[in-house]
Amino acid sequence: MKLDINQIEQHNASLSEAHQRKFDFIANEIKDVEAVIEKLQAFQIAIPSWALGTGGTRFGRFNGPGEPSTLEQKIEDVGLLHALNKSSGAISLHIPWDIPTDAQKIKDLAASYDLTFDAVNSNTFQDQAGQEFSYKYGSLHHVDARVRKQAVDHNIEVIKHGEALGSKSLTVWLADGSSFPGQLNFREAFQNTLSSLQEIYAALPSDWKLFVEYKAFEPHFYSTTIADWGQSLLLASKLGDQAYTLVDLGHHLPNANIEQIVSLLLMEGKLGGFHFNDSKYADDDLTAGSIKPYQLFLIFNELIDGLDARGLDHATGLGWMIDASHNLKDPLVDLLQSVDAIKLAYAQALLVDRVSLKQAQQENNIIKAQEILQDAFRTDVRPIVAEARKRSGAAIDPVALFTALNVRGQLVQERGEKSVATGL
Ligand code: LRH
Ligand code: MN
Ligand code: MN
Repeated sequence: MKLDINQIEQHNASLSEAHQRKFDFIANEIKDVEAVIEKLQAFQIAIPSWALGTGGTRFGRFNGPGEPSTLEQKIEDVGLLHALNKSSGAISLHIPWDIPTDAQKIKDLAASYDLTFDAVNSNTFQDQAGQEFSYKYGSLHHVDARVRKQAVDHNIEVIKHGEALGSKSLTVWLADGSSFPGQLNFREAFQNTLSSLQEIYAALPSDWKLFVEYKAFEPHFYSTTIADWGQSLLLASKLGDQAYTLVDLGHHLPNANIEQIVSLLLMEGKLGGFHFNDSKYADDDLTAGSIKPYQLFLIFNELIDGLDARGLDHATGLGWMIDASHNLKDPLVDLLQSVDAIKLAYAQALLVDRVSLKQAQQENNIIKAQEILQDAFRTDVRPIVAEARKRSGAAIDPVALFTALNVRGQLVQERGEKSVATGL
């Protein structure tokens, strides 16, 4: 299904008066509200193809109705999101979960929804049917050179798929690690990973980026070969200028200061991409901003500071993506909520008075510095984000419109109650 522009206009007209009242109230309080709105309109967050169905946990999966069972249907879903919020203009594919067999057709279909292709993701953490060697004991770090070669070849194939679609980056996340002391020689595992990544890097087109994603633990529980930003940065630095660290918010040990991590990576020019989600405990993959909204704001505060310091455009300077898993809520609604939460945090961080903050820091005026940050965080920017949506031709309240139009009900009619998405 495709949304009709009239449906959005009608929805916006019905909310127009109340929205205008709230917007005028806050717009008067903000110095350059037009600049904030423009930045919000430009900011796009890619949607991963694996987040459109039910993720499940290792204890079970309770499928939702009308899940997209083909890549075409996943593109249709992202098209719906983008029509509702005009902020989800790209899709990120995980291969082989989603293989674009006819790339041109898939590209054209995406273009018909005004979508482009974000990073492509390789998968060497599961065995696929017909595969010669198993990844049970790892992939790029494996003790056996034949397994490493198989994993390298897969990554090169993923790059080729990405090239056909117009992607400009490859994200590599490895499950490689060990669950028992003594299982691995850490140095050899790291060296093997580096030389495998070097082979992949050599196959990277010159206008592409390679994102090295790290994760503290899971599926292994004693060591992970690329466990933290230090290990990722080391690899990215050794690989070269086209290699960067990718930060997934759920991939840290509890209470890690992620805002400090992103600030230093950006300073070094080595922060490449971002996976948004939220968590209480570990890689919980919950809706962005649902657990720690202040942390999300503080991260954006550092991102803006760092991007501005390097003269980088906020919208295009880094690869922005959601990486979440949906077990209870409708994935499409959850994704609308995530995109909204990300934009709210971004808008709040744009309000930070950076000149005064710098001055407060110079004077060691902790109270003033805290007041400046919290003043921005406690500003209700919802009408500003809604105004940006409205001006872009999106819905003032995407979740309300999704519900009012019974989008999921219509998808169930088209796809059936029992259609199941591939992915996590
Ligand atoms: C690993 C991860 C990585 C994968 C995705 C499915 O936990 O964050 O980005 O590609 O989940
Ligand atoms: Mn991730
Ligand atoms: Mn993850």
